[in-house]
Amino acid sequence: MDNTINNVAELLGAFQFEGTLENTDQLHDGHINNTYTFSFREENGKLNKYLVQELNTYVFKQPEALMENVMGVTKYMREYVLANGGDVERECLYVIPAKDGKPYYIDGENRFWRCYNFISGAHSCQSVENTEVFFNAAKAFGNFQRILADYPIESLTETIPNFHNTVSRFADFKKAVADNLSGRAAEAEAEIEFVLAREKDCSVLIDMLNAGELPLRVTHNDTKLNNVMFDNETNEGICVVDLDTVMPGLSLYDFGDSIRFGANTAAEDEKDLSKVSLSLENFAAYTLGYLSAAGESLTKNEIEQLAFSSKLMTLECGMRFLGDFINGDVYFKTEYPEHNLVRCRTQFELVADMERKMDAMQKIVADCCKELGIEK
Ligand code: GN1
Ligand code: MG
Repeated sequence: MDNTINNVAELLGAFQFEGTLENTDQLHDGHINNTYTFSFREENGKLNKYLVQELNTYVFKQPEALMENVMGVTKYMREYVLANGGDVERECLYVIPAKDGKPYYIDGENRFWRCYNFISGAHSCQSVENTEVFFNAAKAFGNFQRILADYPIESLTETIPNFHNTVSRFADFKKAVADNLSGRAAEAEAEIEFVLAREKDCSVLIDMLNAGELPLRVTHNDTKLNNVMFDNETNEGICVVDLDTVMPGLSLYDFGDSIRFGANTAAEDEKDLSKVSLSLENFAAYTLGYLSAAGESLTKNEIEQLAFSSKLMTLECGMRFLGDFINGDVYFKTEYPEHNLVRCRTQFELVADMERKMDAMQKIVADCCKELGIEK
């Protein structure tokens, strides 16, 4: 996907922006979409800032259905915030429509654009600088799940089918290895073995779901730390962003993916594997924050699988990075040829550390439940 913005004038004519354009900027956070900010000034001096995104239609093959999901969920969240006396400008995302009223605009080159309000007076974090940040992120994602608990799940389209279905992810991975489209599988023999040795793990949660032992919920499915906006004054997580993958899923996907990213003592793509480990301190902070917000609504089985889900989601993400390396880097944006291989090694190092620390993680979950008086 071309990541330059060469059609500002066209976009200016396409969306219902207010004011005169002052500047545009690019944000480099995500691995999938291209994201920009557009700032406008009204005659009375008021600044209006918007988040303009080009959706990656290789990844999101049903962009209209995706935007329907987003419209439904953002309206629902807005009503919740209004009913609770919150600030809808800062505590929820809303879609700025195109001039034809649609929640997106398709440009002359068939590129798919959409626009949101920009959350002001807030920041995102690329790493966990202290446990308070991670505790606050956990509360934000826990609240998000709690608020959407009664959202009509059947109205959501599964825009990426089987997104966190680890059985189907494992099958995709084996296919990538067999097809070896990039010819690079030989460079990753040890990593491929690492995944193949953990096939059994991949079916644990899916088997429980199919047996009715875990409930299907409305989930975010991309709970990276940088998908929470933190208030500049209070550091509270005021708004959960990046709603592209809001779909039916397991609460454990959201919990586990947060741990994968935020409880790693190193960056997602750290090359020096000696820096990679699971921070039990961060795991404890997140678990406490998450359970304090969503714990009452979780079932016993969900709580019992929290620690395991952290390992599983890390394995899944590593498997996806490695599969993409072998497929020739067609899915995730990369900055250099081995980037996906480096990313998968980081994930697998973290999986191995979680395997060593699984008992300690289980104990932390039990201790948090005790502290919060959650009895299941
Ligand atoms: C992608 O673009 P970003 O960083 O929000 C990916 C997630 C992965 C993540 C790994 C739609 O999310 O599933 O966990 O990269 N999003 C999609 O960093 O595949
Ligand atoms: Mg995302």
